[in-house]
Amino acid sequence: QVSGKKEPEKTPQILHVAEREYFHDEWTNLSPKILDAVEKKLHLRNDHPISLMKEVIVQHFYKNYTRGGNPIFAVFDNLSPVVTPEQNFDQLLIPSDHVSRRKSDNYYINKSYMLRAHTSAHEHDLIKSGLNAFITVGDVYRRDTIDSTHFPVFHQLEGVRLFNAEQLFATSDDKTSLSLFEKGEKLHEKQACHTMEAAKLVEYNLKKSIESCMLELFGKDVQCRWIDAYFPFTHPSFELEIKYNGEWVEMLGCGILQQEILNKAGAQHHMAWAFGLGLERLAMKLFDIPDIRYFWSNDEAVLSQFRGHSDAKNIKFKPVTSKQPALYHDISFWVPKEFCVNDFYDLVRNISSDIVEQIAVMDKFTNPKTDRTSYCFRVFYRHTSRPLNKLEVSEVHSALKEAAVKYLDVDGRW
Ligand code: FA5
Ligand code: MG
Repeated sequence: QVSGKKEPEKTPQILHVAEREYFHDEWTNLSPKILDAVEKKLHLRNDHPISLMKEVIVQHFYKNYTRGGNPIFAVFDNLSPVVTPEQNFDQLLIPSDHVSRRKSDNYYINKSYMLRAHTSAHEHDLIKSGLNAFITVGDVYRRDTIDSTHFPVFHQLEGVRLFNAEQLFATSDDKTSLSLFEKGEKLHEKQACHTMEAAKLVEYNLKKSIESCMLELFGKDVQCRWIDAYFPFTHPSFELEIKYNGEWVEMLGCGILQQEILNKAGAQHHMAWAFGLGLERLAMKLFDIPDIRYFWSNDEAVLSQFRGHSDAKNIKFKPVTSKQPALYHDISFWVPKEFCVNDFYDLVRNISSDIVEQIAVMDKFTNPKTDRTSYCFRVFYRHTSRPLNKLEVSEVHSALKEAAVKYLDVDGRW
């Protein structure tokens, strides 16, 4: 040995997520903010608007769907948010080259594990375990745009209900000639293997189940509408929108589960409906919460408003300060080839500690000669419960510019 110096041993970086350890690899893209959020479990916290929202919906299903006096829906609200890409995508028939798998849209722990992007990730396993009706509630993670109704961590409540022929046709006169399955063709209204009668009954049951839940939550004056939708794991598929502050806001996605999913989970004699709803969106509507960031507030003046209520009926949220005007600053830069906007949004979340209310893309331009692309973003700053001063905002904005150059390798135009 010449120098006595040893090469530093390369130890693989270890990540702690939801009480387990994982190796870091080239897929890892968890940010510190997201790792914090995994610990929060808002849906399990007493007196939080998310857990209140969950409770109201779960109670609705307990009360209205019983067999021999027992609730038929089993509830799972403590499944780990760490799932495999097989659970999140493959088991739901999401093709292996589908855009929704991209690293730029999801939080990967490493190549083999990710934070679930929806509660549908548990459908296959729960159906396989033999359940005929269940509700899953949990935190889900997506790299998404920034505005008052989108957050990279939010909560979904998923409902799934299976029917065999006897259950589905229970109220029909002519039970013997009716069946769930046929070798038919795929139509707008049904899958190839389903009969039209069966598909229509399942669709009707699905929509009625959701509508009656919404009626109980919001009363009869709520404005709802059904929109045709597409999900790789259901057909037909629908979305429910609800009027909120004068605008139609998407609350949930649903549909008739692809038969292949049931067959692979050992439930080939059943059909099923499934829905997945956003608890934040519903809670915003129910409690008059104007911004999705309030759910993450540690401010006593916010939290105390949801404490000590026996039900969710009479809670109307009062924003803590009268709404201050947003302050905004623009930021423009040339981006490297591999840039994706979600990288920038994640950076903003990490630098700004949630004083950013919204980011708007003002301009995207590719110079035809140099083939370089530049973006201009407008960043709107507003705290959910205190006024911001100009100096504080410009300091954060400067830090953001610096970080963009340092971490995203952009070429600042300032
Ligand atoms: C899904 O996640 C499907 N898994 C839903 C589903 C389940 C369809 C079962 C069919 C059968 P989607 O991506 O549309 O669908 O999200 C469902 C709901 O989550 C939305 O309607 C919305 O209420 C909420 N949501 C989606 N993205 C965000 C976000 N970034 N922040 C807050 N809520 C969101
Ligand atoms: Mg949607």
